Amino acid sequence: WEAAGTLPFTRARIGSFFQERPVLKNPFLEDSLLRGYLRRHLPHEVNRAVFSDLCAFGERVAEEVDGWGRECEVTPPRLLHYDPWGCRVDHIVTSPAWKRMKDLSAQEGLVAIGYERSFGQWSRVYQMSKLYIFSPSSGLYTCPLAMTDGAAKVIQSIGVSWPVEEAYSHLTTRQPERFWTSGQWMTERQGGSDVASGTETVAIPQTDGSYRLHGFKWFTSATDADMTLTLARVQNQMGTTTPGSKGLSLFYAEVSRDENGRLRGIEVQRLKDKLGTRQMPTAELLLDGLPAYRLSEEGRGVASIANMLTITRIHNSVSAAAAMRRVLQLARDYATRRTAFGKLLKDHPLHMQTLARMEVETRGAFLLVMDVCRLLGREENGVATQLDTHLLRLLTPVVKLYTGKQAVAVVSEGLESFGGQGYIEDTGLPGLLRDAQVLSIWEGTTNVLSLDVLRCVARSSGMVLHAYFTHTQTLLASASGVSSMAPAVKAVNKALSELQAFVQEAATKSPDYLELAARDLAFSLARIYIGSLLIDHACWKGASPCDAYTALRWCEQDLCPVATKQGRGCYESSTPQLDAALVFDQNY
Ligand code: UCC
Ligand code: FAD
Repeated sequence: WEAAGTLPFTRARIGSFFQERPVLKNPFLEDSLLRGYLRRHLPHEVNRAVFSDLCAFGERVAEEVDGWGRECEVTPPRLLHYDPWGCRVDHIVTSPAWKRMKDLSAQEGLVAIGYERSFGQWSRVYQMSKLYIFSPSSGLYTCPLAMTDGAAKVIQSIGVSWPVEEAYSHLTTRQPERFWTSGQWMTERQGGSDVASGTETVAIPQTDGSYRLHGFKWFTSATDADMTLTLARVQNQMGTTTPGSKGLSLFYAEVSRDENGRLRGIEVQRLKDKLGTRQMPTAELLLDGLPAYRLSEEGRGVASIANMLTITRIHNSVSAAAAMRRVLQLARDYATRRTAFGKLLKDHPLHMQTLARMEVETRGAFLLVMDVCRLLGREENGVATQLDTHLLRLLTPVVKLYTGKQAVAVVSEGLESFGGQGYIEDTGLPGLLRDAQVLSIWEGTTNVLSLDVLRCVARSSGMVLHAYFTHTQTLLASASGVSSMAPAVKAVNKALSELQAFVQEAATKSPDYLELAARDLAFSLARIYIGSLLIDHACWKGASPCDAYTALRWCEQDLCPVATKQGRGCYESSTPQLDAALVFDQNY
């Protein structure tokens, strides 16, 4: 070899082997559950139109948009405080790809579809299906879109009139040159979960009826937005404000510049240095006289921004399910290319078992997310029953908290399925995990949303739970006489009885007991409901054997952890002390 000059490993010759990369194919055509769901639920004509649009969009995502998403990741935003001549400009410089995402979002109607309502009650399912295909390739542009959608929803619910009718038309347009995005500035330094005590921003009334805001917003994402909704406390003539939630009002502000190019009433302190979501700017903002208009009645800020929270939490869930689907799609492709121990990964049963378990999680998440989108569409189109409305309120925090956690677990497992390559930055794979990690933090952490579940149960005097039990039974009824589904139906029925027993017993206990059980309760609600959805889907006449297999596998897990843990005494009055002693263990 040496004489012939053909040594395989010398100088530029590194051998002939190169690892094959996973190939992203059209994410719509690759997703049989999404197509099956749409075929099952959408009226025929609607499905035809939606199918054709999603197919074309899926092609565009795979061929073009995914590359822009990668460009956003490798060209993160930066903050330019001063121009070359010393003037303060606070300019957030974003990549050309980020700007292309904005134009694309308008053209494709990624917010507009939800407001045009061309397909009536199915418009939200259509819009969210499109976002689901887009999300993992969007370079996190789904974040400003979520807040934009949420802002449009708030404006619509308050009434599209002065001073926001112009803003509403910008938020919901398909014309790129007119399209605006919105921010959602809620979190301040003292707390993001506890908004009521955390908000220090004051609103000073002006003689023309407008306000000037003074405060410090600690996390503001997609800060290159054109406008924002935010919370502040109105200062009265004595110069004082009302503390707590009752002092908070909702404000609308445009992000604009004066004749010298300076932001009006805003200083961008710095951009956050984040684990993930690096494609998108997240800034700390000093509000120093930001001109604003009050949208809510005084003291109704939290209740008024709740519509935004509902929308952004649903978007979050769509992104969570999409992240799981994307990592699986790539892992599946990779398993047909990579060889280990003499055969392709797809021919190793243990590897296939691993991917199949991820698939079960992903399918469950998808059906829950789509069901909540279905409920939202029904509510917005005036066809929701009271049961639908109760379910939507209960399931919104449930779907957000559950899919946020599932996404981290599934995407993490997904990375391992690429072996070492899953850990290599420029494959683009690690970014999927980094971006998934935030899904359980922003828009309400897992615990805070679990407590929201408790609050909505209490405030509805149990009506939301009644709706939940009624609807799961309706879903299970579709399996009557389907013998192959019997083990799954039995498991869900057992879990439902356990849940009912828990609820009855908890009603006799102190609030502390329920608070300790909140997270397990939310997980139980999610797992049982998903079980029912999977069973119902598997019993549809167009279902495949895979749908039945998924339902059976899902229902093998502990569907009602709150009952299991209750049985082990996990919520007793002695538990908090034991937990704290364990966490702060000082015994050694
Ligand atoms: O994180 C953020 C943006 C991230 C970027 C966007 C990503 C989007 C997804 C992208 C995917 C890639 S913005 C910051 C988000 N922050 C939060 O989510 C805050 C978390 N904390 C909570 O949710 C708390 O539960 C609070 C702040 C809502 C608790 O405040 P209060 O004042 O203690 O709330 P109350 O007293 O429980 O409720 C006050 C009123 C009540 O109405 P009334 O007075 O009529 O009875 C409640 O019923 O607000 C109503 N309300 C709700 N209504 C409260 N929460 C809700 C709700 N979830 N739905 C409906
Ligand atoms: P804390 O409230 O301090 O929570 C800390 C821990 O305590 C959490 O585990 C939480 O679950 C737990 N906890 C809190 N209260 C309770 C309780 N009562 N019982 C049990 N456990 C509890 N905010 C905006 O307003 N706009 C934005 O655009 C925005 N963008 C963001 C972007 C990124 C990348 C990130 C990471 C955050 C962003 N946020 C934004 C902030 C985000 O919404 C908050 O960080 C989040 O709501 C949590 O608030 P916190 O950070 O104050 O955490």
